Formats: sequence, C-alpha cells, structure tokens
Amino acid sequence: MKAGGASNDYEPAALEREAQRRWRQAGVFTADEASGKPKHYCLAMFPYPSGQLHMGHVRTYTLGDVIARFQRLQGKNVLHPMGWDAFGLPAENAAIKRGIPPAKWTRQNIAHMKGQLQALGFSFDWNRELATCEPSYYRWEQWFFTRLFRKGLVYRKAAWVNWDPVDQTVLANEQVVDGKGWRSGAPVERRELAQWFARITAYAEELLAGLDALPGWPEKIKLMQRNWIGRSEGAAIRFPYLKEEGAIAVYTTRLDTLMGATCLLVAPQHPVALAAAKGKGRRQRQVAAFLAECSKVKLAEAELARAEKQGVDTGLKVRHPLSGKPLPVWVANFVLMDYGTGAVMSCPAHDQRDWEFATRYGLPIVQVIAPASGSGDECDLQQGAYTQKGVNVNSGEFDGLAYEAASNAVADALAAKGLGERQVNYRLRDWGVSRQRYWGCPIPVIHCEACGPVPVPDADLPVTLPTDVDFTGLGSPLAQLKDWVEAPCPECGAPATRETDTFDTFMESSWYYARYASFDAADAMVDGRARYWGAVDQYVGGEEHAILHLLYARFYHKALRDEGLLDGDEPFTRLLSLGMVLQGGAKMSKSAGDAGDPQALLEAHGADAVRLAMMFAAPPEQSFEWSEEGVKAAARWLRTRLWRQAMAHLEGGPAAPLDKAALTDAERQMRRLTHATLAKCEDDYGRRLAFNTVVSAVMSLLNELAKFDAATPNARAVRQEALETAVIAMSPIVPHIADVLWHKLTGSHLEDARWPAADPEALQTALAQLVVQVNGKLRGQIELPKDADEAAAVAAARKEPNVAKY
Ligand code: ANZ
Ligand code: ZN
Repeated sequence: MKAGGASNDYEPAALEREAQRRWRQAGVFTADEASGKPKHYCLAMFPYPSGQLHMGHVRTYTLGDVIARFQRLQGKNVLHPMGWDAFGLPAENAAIKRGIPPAKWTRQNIAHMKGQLQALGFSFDWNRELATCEPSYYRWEQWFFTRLFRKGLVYRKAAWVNWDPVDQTVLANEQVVDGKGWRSGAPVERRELAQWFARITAYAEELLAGLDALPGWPEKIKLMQRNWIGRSEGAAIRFPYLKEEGAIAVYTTRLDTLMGATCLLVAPQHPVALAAAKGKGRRQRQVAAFLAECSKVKLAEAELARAEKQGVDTGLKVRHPLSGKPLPVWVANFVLMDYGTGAVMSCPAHDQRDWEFATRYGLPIVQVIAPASGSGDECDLQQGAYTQKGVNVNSGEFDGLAYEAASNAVADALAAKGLGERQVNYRLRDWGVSRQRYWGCPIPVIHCEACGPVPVPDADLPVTLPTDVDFTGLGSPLAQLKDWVEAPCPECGAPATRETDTFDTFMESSWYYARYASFDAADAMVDGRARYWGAVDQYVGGEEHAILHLLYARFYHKALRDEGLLDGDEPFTRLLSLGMVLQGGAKMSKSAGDAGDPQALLEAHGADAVRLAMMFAAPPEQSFEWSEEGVKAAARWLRTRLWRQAMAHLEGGPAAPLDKAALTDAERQMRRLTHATLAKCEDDYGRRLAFNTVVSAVMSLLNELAKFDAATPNARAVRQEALETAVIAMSPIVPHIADVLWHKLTGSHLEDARWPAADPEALQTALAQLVVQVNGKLRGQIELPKDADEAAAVAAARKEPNVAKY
C-alpha cells in the first residue's frame, strides 16, 4: 500500500459514485417477498414533484433511509419504496404561466428529482417506483371509489367554493390572495356547487378509538387527531313550535342549564332562518338582509367565536320543553350550520357567547347554576357568564342537584315527554374530495338526466385524463373537451356527460403505501403481497401532515379492510413526525441560495457529508435552523477522524485475531467503550429513533481511539474492532464511506453484514461508567458498581453537581 498516496485520500465524489454503481448492479435494495427473513416496511412520505429537492426532503429521506439500512443490518427483509405524489395545482399553474403541459412538466420534474435522490444514495427499491398521475395507478382509485359509491360511503351535496368571475374558475384557498384571484386580481365570489364527499364520519368512532392502539405514534399527533375528531357527549332537545306542528332540535352539552334557556338561536343557513327570510314584510326583509350579510364573510370557527355576536329576531316562537314557556327564535351569526343540529338553546347566564348576545340585544339572563359551596368560584353575571359546573338553583324540581344528578334528571324528564335524548357529536366533517381542477384523477361518474350520477363500470376504467389540452387558464379545460365530456349513460344508454371534477390529491396519498406492495398488479388494486407487507412498520414524515393526510389514510385503510382488500386496522404502526428545517426562522421549502441547495452542497462536499450534517443537527422531532457550516464540519470529520484513522490502521496490514485473555487495562477499557457504543447505537437506532446521539457516541469512540496506543498485535486487534464498530454503526447515516471502509477492513460487503451483538464480557467491569444525560444532553459521568439498581444510579447521578443543576 502506498502511504499517503493520492489514491488513498478521501474523494467523496468518485467514492460515492462507485458505491452507488455497485449497489445498483448487485440489486441490494430489492425487496423480495420470498425472503425468509422477518419483514420490515419503512416508508417516508412521498414528495410532490415540484422540480427541486429541498432540505426538508433531504431530512425526511435521510431519516427513512437510516432506519431502512439499520433494519437491514438487523436481518430484516426491508421494503423501502419511493414514488411521486404527482397530481396537484403547481403543475397547472406552470402550464398557465409557461405553456408547458402539466403532464410533461411533471415528468421532467420527476426525472430531475429522481437523479437528485439517487445521488444522495438512498436505499430505495426503485423497481417499485410509482407516480400517481399514471392511469395504472389512479385506475384503482377510481375503481375503489365506485365501490364506496355503492356502499353509500361517497355522496354528492352542495358546498361552497371560491369563484373567480374573470377566469371563470374555482379557486383553491391558497389561490385567493387578500380576497382576490391570484391571477385575475378580481374579487372572489362565493358559489355553491354540487361536490363529492367521502363519509369519513361513518368511521369517526373507530378513528378515535384506534388512536389508543397506536403506542408507536407521538402523543402530540394523537392529541391533534383526537381534537380534530372532536367527540362531544351531550343531548338533542326538541322545542315544539307554539302554533304549528313540529319542533326545532338543538344540541347541548349542558342539560343541567335547560331551565335557564331564554331563547333559541339558529344558524343563518338553517331552514328556519331561510323560511323566516321569505316574504315582503318588514321583519322578513330584516332577516333576509341579515342572512345576506352573513353569507358575504366566511369565517373559520375560531374566528366566529371571537367575532362580534350578531343576530336578528325571526318573530317565530317555540315552547320550552319542560316549563312550556314561549321562547323567541333568533338567527345568530355564531351558530354553525354543520355542527350538531345547527341550532342552540341560549343560556346567557352560563355560556359566554350567549351572554354577549343577550347583553347586546337586551334579552333576559336567568341564573340557574350557582357555585357549589366550598368551590370558591365567583359568580357575577354583570361581568360575564358563569360557565363552571355547579348546583342548580331557580330550576324548580331540579333545585339543589349538582351537575351529574341535574343532567340525569333533566334527561329523564325530557325522555318522559319524548322531547330529548342523549347524543354524541363529532367535530369531524365528511371529506370533500371534489376539486374543480384539471390536473387530477378524474372522478369516475357519468351524469344522466334520468338516472342521476352513475359510476363508470369496471370495464370502462380507467377514465383517462386527456393530456393534450389547451391551457388558457380560463374555465375548466375538461369541460371544454366535448369528445371527452359526452358519454352514454352506463345504465340507460341515453346521452349523458362525464363528471369534470377531479379528486383531491389527498385521495392518491391515502393508499399509496398499499400499492407499493403490489406495485405491478395489473388486474387488482392490491394483491396478496399487500398482506405480506402489511402495515407500514415505520412511517416518516413532516409534522405538517399530522392531521389531514394521516387521518384520511387511516380512514382509507379501514375502508379497504372492510372491502376485504387489506388486513389489520391501521396503516402505520409507528410514526416519526419530523420537525422543520428552518432558514431565518422560516420553513425551508425552496432552495434558498447555495447554502440551502442540496445539489450545490452535494457537489461540494458529497452525499455522506450532507446526510451526516442533517442527522447530527437535531433529534428528528425538533425543528432547527439550517447552516452550511454543519456540512463542512461533517466532511472534515469524515476525512480526518474516520477515513484517515482507518487508513492509517490499514497501512499496518491485517490485524491479528483478538486474544481476550491477554488484554491490558488500557485495551480492556478501549473494548468496553467500543461495545458500550455498539449497545447505545443499537438502542438509539431501533428504539429511541435518535440519530444525533449515534453520531456523538461514535465521535467519542473515535476520539478515544486516536489516543489509544496500538503498538502490539493485540492492541491492533482491539483497534480493528473499534474501527469496524465505528464503520458499521455509522453506515446507515454515511453509507458510501462505510461501504468502502468496511470492505477494506473486513474484505466483505456491508450488505452481507449483520449488526454485531455487544460482547457482555467486554461491557463487564467491577465498576461501570455511566454517562448521565438530561433531556438528551450529556451532563456528566458517574461510576457505579456494575450490579447497581436504577434507584442507586439515579441517586448517584443527582449527587453529580452538573447533573443536579439540570
Ligand atoms: C346550551 C349551553 C349552556 C351550552 C351552557 C353550553 C353552555 P361542544 O362541546 O363543542 O360539543 N352549540 C351546539 N351546537 C352548536 C352550533 N351548531 N354552533 C355553535 N354552537 C353550538 O359544544 C356544545 C355546545 O356548543 C352546546 O351546549 C351549545 O351550547 C353549543 F351553559 O347548549 B350549549
Ligand atoms: Zn341513464
């Protein structure tokens, strides 16, 4: 071997290219169902092909890759696929701006980004690559939609959209800028259109309960999903009309306040409100004017809660279900039509919104709840509502009852009159899956005047999206394609028209994980291979998908299960939710200058350095500020600490076998560190999913190794072992340099290696050294008898001044 020769220096570009070529040639990442090993399905959320990789992608795919590579070392049969979430708005915008057809733009971007991913050395099984814009993919989405249609799990109803009157098109929320169309600049109008919905609410209870069976999901994400589903236990109460037949139903969570209801409030879209606005009378005109005012602004629920409470009296009267007293019915702007029954009983003394409303319009405020004695609560109805639970007063037969007892007694009284019963409500709404866009999966429905909407028969699927379309930006391109739109009704044969809406792209991302398993199944959506791979063992993705994507995919999985296509109740067993990569405090989604452009960094420092810097920067869940310095430091460490130390060792020729019986104290200590590092890294990779601490552990190991004197053959054997450990431990993170060094050190290839078990004998010592971490940061070191229990260890750690401080 030529000492210090140029050929022995670390040259990442050539080294990485060569390693990637070898992997490709040997097909080392191909997943094979026939392998006898236990399976591990590792999936990172697939990207939208915007054209350029950004640092957020690099983080997500490096994390996924680290896990996949570690699981291979653990002897698992790993599925680690990649594909493209290829439909979506940017392709259409690019088409309008630059005249490139969306299909072409998308394919170009895919090709470019695929090259970038390959240059980063991710261990994807590219045989299974899929793009959701391919008919071979979306055909099955259409097929499944027609199954849901037959089960009543999808349906059509009117819903509001943003309408650009100049471009004659529906705008997505993100295309509305300050209330104006992004392209035309015209003030956006609101229109009601018939649209498709998926009945996710049919699974509300299971989606909620299922979260308890997901110990591998972060609590934070489960809480967000719970809140989004928003289960509420209350009661429906009917208030009969004073004069006519019938009643208005309300939903309440405070049965105990019923005797304090002074008024009924309905949403501006409630049928009672609409009826009250019909007619020429003064009152009807007032109601109509108020409804018109409400329809102008669309406020989110949270904004409504803060907005000024406003309303108008309909003149209508209902009877209190228990006292029989007449109560007025008002329309109020803060009552939501799509929650509960769209109507509420107003209890101004005990609900703050009702209190503000009653105060504004001079409606009576009747106290029926008083603070329980000893609660110390203040109740001053001059200042605001008393919203705590307490004891009933002023409530006739219910006086003196506390919350639970009062609620039960009121429920019984209502049940006896047939005017109310307990009810459970959810905040969760059905999922609107229609988009009035071109670049999406066509909704497989034909509208017939006689038969209504008819699903396209299996034999006529896929309904292919035409790709030679004119992009004027005006109106829907699909609606203008007469040949495409006109089709005979599948049921009666009469001339009919195709649905021109396309699916929300969340539809495609709701089942791609299952399709990877059956990626080339030509005549089924999924086949037996989807059962083999089962649930994704480890799902990796950005925290911005905590709610919608994950909820939709869970719903879709259950629907697929109920159709007999998949096993199991949940699609993702374990979830790693990643923080963001920030630049200047903002999310880094575009490459901002060379310092934040993965391509430039890759070319300057190599893939391993970029990957290492990314993993070392922060634990996965944390957001962090990106800096190019980290990449430079990573490249320096790889060169000087890992590469040079290994090469210097190799210059001495092959190491002799280790003689464990002849170890000196120094050698024993070195071995102890080697094996402790191995055990720590295994735990970090497999259980803790903390990769920054893997890196710091190996850094310490190599620092110690640099000080270790390896003059004797047995000392060289100890050093060989330490270097092999450092290389295999780092290999999931920096696979290229590890690939080369492992081969030089052992003569074999990493893909044939297994993660070595830490040697219990090496770890054994009369006194054990323990490093003390507080919240993942190294705060000290303690020595303990090796058989010390946890309590003793914690006590000793607390005595350490630097630990106690934290
Ligand atoms: C009477 C009452 C008295 C209420 C009181 C609260 C306190 P959650 O927990 O979110 O389910 N509500 C019902 N439907 C509504 C709608 N469509 N729009 C706006 N508000 C609505 O909240 C249920 C409570 O929110 C219900 O209980 C109702 O007000 C209101 F001292 O009924 B409550
Ligand atoms: Zn028909």
